[in-house]
Amino acid sequence: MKKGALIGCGFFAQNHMHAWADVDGAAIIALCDRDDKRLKETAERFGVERTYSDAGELMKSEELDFVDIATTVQTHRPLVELAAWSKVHIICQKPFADTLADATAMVDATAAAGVTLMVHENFRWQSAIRAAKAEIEKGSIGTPFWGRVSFRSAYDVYASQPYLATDDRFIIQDLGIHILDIARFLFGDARTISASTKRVNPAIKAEDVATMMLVHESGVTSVVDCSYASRLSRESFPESLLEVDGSEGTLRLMPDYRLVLHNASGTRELDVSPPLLSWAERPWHNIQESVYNIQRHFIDCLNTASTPETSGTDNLKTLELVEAAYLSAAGNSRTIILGSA
Ligand code: NAD
Ligand code: 89Y
Repeated sequence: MKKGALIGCGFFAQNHMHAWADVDGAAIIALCDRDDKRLKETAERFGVERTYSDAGELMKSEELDFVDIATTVQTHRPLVELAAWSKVHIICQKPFADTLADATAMVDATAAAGVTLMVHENFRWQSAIRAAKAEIEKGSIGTPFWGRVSFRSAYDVYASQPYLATDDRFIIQDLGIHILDIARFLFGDARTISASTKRVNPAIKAEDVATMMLVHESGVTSVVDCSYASRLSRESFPESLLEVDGSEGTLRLMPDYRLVLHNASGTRELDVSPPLLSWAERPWHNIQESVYNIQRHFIDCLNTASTPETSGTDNLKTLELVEAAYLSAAGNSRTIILGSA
């Protein structure tokens, strides 16, 4: 049994706790939050007796295999470094870092300590996204040459996550990061990116719309578009939709988890809806299922001493896309060559 502690008992961490209860071979034995109310409520809800308001005290007092860091980005670096010094494995929420320098420092600190570092980059773990990838890999549409990964909504995310309305950066750093990671997952690493952004909602500080174009090393050109300002007749939050054109056919992941594959043999429509886990609540259930899937993957990696798909090192490439997208948008949508941003 791998013994873990959760640091940060806020809005999204409640999903982590539910998922940990379902993951075989892992148990959360201690909680930490500097907000006493959130700490107590989470401890009571999940029956965890050992609680700490200070992460340093937690590390000194508990014998842990891993920590699950579910705080917002500003505290990731000190907490990851603390865990690395304490020689415990780490799963850390996205966005992993505010800057590539911080991200690289965390990757280096964990490598030097010999501990596993995985970024909780969960969208690629949604079952609909995995089903689409499996169809591409088995050749259902031939060789992909064009793709679109799209997330458009007007869902009120600010109610549960008020910092999204006041942070200096919004949709690319918060949500686009997942959508860019899905593009990497499906089409491989990118060579170039260009982006344009817009703030539509006057009540928030940063951009709520972003449109990005990537040219991947594989030869695929993709469009990654995100919006929290799109009032659609049917709200599909929080579904990521896909369009992929290949040499032999096309793939579409449509609202309501309908995966449509078309090639010379005809058209197939698959229902790739995520399972509704016992604790999950619509419409969040696809994200909640992906939290369970990624946390299970983390424990599998610890048990088999293998590298997580979204290791810290891997996540540097997603973060590089985020940085480059902001750079491009600030520079009249100029094309940024990755590795030179
Ligand atoms: P939140 O503000 O609700 O919760 C964060 C908690 O961390 C707070 O209770 C705060 O007191 C605590 N905290 C901060 N610094 C601490 C420290 N040094 N020691 C102990 N406790 C500390 O935030 P949230 O909305 O739950 O978001 C947390 C992270 O999860 C964010 O990075 C967000 O982007 C991410 N998130 C991810 C997904 C996803 O699908 N992967 C979805 C939503 C949010
Ligand atoms: O914080 C974001 C995330 O990671 O997934 C959706 C979200 O909660 C709001 O954009």
